Amino acid sequence: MERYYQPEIETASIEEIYRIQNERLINTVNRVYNAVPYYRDMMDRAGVRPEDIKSRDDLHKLPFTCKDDLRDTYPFGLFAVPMEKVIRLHASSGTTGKQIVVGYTRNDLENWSDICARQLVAVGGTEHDLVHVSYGYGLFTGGLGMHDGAQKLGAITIPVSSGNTQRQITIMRDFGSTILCCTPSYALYLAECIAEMGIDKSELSLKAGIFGAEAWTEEMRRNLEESLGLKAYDIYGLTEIMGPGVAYECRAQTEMHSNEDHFIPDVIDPDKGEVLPEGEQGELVFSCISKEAFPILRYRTRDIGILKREKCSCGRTFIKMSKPMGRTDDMLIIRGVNVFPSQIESVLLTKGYPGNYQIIVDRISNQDRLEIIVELSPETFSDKVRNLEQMAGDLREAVRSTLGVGAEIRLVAPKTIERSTGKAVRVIDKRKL
Ligand code: DLL
Repeated sequence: MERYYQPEIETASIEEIYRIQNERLINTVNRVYNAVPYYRDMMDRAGVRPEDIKSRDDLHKLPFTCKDDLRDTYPFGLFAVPMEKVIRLHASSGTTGKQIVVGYTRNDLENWSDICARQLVAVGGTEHDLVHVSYGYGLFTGGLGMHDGAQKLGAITIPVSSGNTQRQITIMRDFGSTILCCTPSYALYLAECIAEMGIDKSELSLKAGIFGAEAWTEEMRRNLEESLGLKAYDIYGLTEIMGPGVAYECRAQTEMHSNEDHFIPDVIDPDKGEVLPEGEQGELVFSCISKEAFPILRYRTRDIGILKREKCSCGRTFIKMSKPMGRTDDMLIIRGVNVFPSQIESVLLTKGYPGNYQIIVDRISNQDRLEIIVELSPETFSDKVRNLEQMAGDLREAVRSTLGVGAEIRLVAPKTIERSTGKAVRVIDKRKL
């Protein structure tokens, strides 16, 4: 039996969703135009007046907002309410440049905790669950976002944060944690340590994992489900838009529902900026339509995905968003071929490797060089050179036939690659250093 946290919204008709979106969008556009000089200038420059936006069909008339706009207005320049209305700040450092700072009013936090509670209920969570939050707490939105959602649901919230892995596992076993929230790479690390501590997954009470904040593959899903004895679900979000919960997966495990009462998602051609029809792959763009403190419009996420409105067996009507296959800025161009790290992950896991890997890209004598460092499991680790050579050759061939590009394969001993308690660093592109 499917349960919903807010059925009147989560299963609303498309007409009702559009009605809510139109009303909220018009309201937001007027508000930012009047309250945020930066948006007013952007709209004036684009020749768009608030009254030109009469419904979601007019959204494309608005200019995009990009990460640089957030950096230019650092720290509070895009806030649309007086600072005394803001009750929480979060920030994301990204890999380059200044921090991105976002703010939330009391209503914003209510809405955010609602969508995180929707996620928990969508994976079968109830007030009887023990929600083990191993996303980092702090300025990162993962920890506090899921924490507030679990409390809103009335579940028992265990605010363990990330790190201190053995202690986490003892807590997980002794308290009987039922829902684990963390990055997929930390889940992989937890699974490894659980095995090393001699704990059998049957001693744990985990039934669901809510894994997000980084790209991960269907192969990784199967791996985590098997090693942790749970159902693994995807959750998507980003600091600029809200944090975790922008889109959430239900028990159908067929991609994520985007919370359309709070955000309007779009997919655009990343080069031309044109909106693409549903079903086509491109860059995800989100507009916030319910936020008070930080209502960003047409934000270019740089994440690559697909949107599709299709009937879901769970009964939810929100548009479906595919697993983001990566970011436009993570896409590697190796000798002219586009490669996403997630494609490499998929090959490795299909071939039975454990999912700890690193990709090194370099340019040597004007030629791109792709090296994949692949960790072996203790079972496959062999000191027989001939075995290792054969495995590396086999993998090289699999990578070439899937990606269409040659790679050097370096097989390394178990535990060689540094483990991640948050987002894993999979790619080192020496061409950019
Ligand atoms: O990662 C928020 C979050 C926390 C989401 C916990 C899910 C769970 P940022 O640190 O701002 O926020 O990073 C946002 O992470 O643009 C994507 O590139 C990536 N990302 C987030 N979720 C997924 C996912 C949080 N499920 C950036 N699949 C986004 C793939 C994801 N990539």
